[in-house]
Amino acid sequence: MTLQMTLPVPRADWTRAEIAELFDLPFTELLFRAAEVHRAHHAAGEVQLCTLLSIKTGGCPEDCGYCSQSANHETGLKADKLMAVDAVLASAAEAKAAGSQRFCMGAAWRNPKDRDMDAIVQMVEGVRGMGLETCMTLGMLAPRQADRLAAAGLDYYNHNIDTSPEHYGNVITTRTFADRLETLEHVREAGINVCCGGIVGMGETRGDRVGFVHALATLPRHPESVPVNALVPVRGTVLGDLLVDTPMAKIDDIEFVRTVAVARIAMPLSMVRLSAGRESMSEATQALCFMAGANSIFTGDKLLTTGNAGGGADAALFAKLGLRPMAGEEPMRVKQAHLEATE
Ligand code: SAM
Ligand code: DTB
Ligand code: SF4
Repeated sequence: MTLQMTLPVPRADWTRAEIAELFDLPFTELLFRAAEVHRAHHAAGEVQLCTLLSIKTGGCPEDCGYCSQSANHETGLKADKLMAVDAVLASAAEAKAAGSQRFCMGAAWRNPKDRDMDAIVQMVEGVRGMGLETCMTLGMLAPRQADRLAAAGLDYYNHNIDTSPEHYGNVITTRTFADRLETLEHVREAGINVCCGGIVGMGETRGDRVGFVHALATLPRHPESVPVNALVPVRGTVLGDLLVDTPMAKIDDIEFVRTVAVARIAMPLSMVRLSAGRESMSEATQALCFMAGANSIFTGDKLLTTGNAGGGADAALFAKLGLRPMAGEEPMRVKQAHLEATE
């Protein structure tokens, strides 16, 4: 019997009621079920390490209410031009030496301009040539741009839906939820793996968190990577100011873990990434997230523009929890099962 024949096809027909029922489970029951799903499909003691680099920082025309890089926000961030290819490759070499498996490059663009694509392609080829997996997040993509990235060998494209379709317009007004889905389609059609998730703690309701996971789990194919970020409050952004000045409450730790657990159950084969927000998260909460099925993190002392826990803190946490960095690429069975799901 081949591996492919034994694999379950991930469900894409979840109802909102089913996702809501998962969220409503007693916490320990939810955690137990998520851990069972995790163990059935992944090496539960292994966590993938990814490193982020902002290759083009600040001055973004979009108005995402959480983002330090929006030109609509006075955050004190200095806007920069696109980095030189050599400097990006030097940074990728450092990430590899520090044990990272994937190098994720982010640009504060609404969409890449065609004149930027040559440099972008050189970055993908150079980082891949070092034996690192590549991921890019550059905003909206036209089909021909997605095809160019695919031809360059880009492994993943990150493009988040961020929140529920209903809450989206409260967070971002310069593009729509439908725009996001359109780019995700172009990425899929080009044959690039999809990295798509969002942010918890943006003043959304439990119903919005249900809608967020439901939207991801009912995509025609589940994203291969699902980043779950906790809002990092940045002074000068709409949402950062609301959080710091307290009309908006910080996401409750247990509710955050619930979101990770429901994502794990609804998308069993995907890598679920415990993403932004770890710097202010206790070790115990992070441990619960790993128990709930998170199996990927951003390591290093910086995300794109904000701080991160740092390699030393992560090594100490892994030692304490008995976790290991994932060796090499994520299991082939993940990709095979995704392929099978579309047959
Ligand atoms: N401009 C591109 C885009 O929006 O698709 C790529 C860069 S953008 C910074 C990538 C993702 O980072 C966003 O979609 C959002 O989910 C996450 N993010 C940005 N700022 C954040 C913050 N303050 N806290 C948590 N997540 C954040
Ligand atoms: C994602 O979902 N989280 C990462 C990555 N995709 C590109 C970005 C987090 C950014 C956090 C805020 C900052 O550092 O600017
Ligand atoms: Fe621009 Fe991306 Fe930040 Fe939105 S999240 S303002 S698109 S960099």
